[in-house]
Amino acid sequence: MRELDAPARDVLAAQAIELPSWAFGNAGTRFKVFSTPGTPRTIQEKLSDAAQVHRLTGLAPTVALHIPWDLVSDYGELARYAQDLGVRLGTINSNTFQDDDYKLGSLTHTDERIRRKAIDHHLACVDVMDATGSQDLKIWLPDGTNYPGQGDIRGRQDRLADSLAQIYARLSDQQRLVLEYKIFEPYFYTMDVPDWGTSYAHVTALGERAFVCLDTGHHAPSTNIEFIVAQLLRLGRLGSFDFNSRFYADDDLIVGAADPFQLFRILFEVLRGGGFEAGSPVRFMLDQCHNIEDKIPGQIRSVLNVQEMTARALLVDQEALRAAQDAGDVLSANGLLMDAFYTDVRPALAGWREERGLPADPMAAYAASGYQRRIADERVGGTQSGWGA
Ligand code: AOS
Ligand code: ZN
Ligand code: ZN
Repeated sequence: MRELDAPARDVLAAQAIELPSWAFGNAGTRFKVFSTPGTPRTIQEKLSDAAQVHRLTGLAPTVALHIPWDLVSDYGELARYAQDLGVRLGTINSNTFQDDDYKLGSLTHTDERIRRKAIDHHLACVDVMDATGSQDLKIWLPDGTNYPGQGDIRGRQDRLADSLAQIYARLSDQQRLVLEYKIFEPYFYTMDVPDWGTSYAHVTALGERAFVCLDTGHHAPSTNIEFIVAQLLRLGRLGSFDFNSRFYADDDLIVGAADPFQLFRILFEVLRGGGFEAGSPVRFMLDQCHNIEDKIPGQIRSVLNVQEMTARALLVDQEALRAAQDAGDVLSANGLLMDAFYTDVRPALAGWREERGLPADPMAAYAASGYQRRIADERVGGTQSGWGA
């Protein structure tokens, strides 16, 4: 078995996976939102829970906020609060999907009053970024149509381009816009940003600080996601990942749970495309909901899954792979990839963690910490994440 060499260890040491604040709230399906004892009642409590994940894994130094689910009056103060807990505030996520005004569109709406309102919401999100020091504004646009003929597909694209340009113009030189695509839902005939190509077309029109966000749950079944990763890296426009797993649709389950091999293939393309190099534009985030499992261990398991598949990707003998590819040696090339994928890196990573003063087994350390019991006793009346609220 190949060892994790010095360059591989550098990649692991620098790995950072952003946690979504909404993963700590109760979530569910359209049928039922189950509540979990200890669910946070405030963003401060969500940050405290996220800090547990980082404390035990060293992998999750930042937390993404969602506006308006995480509204506070002073974001500078919230940033300091996070810092005291050992984490930082990360990506700011906008929301144009829970307001009656946006039933027929937000940034694409034909009614100028409503489109203006949606643009202004994003400008307010940039105000938050100024206060928190966040780098990324992430736009997941729920806009779309349900019936052929319902909307002017091209007109909607034109209005979207104009809205995005107004938002982009408000960003500082240090800030970025990432545009997430999704094949369907909440609308089922067209989505206004349904695929990476549409997102790419918009972000390239905006400028150098606009990128595509790839949510792993937002594709048709059997889409080759690593191909999209390779292409976007090649084009210099892969800005961020929303990691999660899907069995059927946008399931938002624990990343690496449904298809660890796919996660490995994606991370291998990230590695090959320079996505782990210093200065790369690629950021890694989770976008998950924990409907039935405890949220903090759910997040711990998630970041460990990403770390594990990164370690396996780092084990691929790239030199030998290139030689096999160039020689047209199909089976050796495939075998080299599979050898790395099938390598159990868990003992090596446990040792690696211990060297850094982290628990060898973060899941067990969390269970033994008593934190879950404490929050279950202390927090009464935990709120939903915003999903299903
Ligand atoms: C929705 O399907 C998207 O995955 C969003 O990225 C995300 O869940 C949302 O931005 C949270 O507000
Ligand atoms: Zn997402
Ligand atoms: Zn999603």
